[in-house]
Amino acid sequence: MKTRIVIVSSMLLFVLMLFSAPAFSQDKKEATIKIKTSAVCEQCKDRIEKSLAFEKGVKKAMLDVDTKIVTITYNPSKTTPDDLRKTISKLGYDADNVAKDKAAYAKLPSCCKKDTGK
Ligand SMILES: [Cu+2]
Repeated sequence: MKTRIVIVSSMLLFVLMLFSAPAFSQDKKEATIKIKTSAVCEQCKDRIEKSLAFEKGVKKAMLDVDTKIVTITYNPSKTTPDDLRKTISKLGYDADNVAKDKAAYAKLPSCCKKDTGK
């Protein structure tokens, strides 16, 4: 009788662990970061947001053209802030301390280059 209780309770514990494990890791599957970019206009916003949206691990990307800050919601187990900054840099924009890729910047439409003469 006692062994039966032990078996049942350990089964219960196992089931509990099964259910709580995904719920627990869910917390770590989402992080938010704000990255300062050198975006200029709505076109830049579109370009950066779309390309980030296709980046693995990215759930949401929203760029504020006024502040030039892009807010990204991402899965930290699939991507890192550094990878995200590199993605933005490869589009031709500065991302925090990561300088823009010059070749990509050269290909940007002229409207997206003003104000970034630094
Ligand atoms: Cu632009």
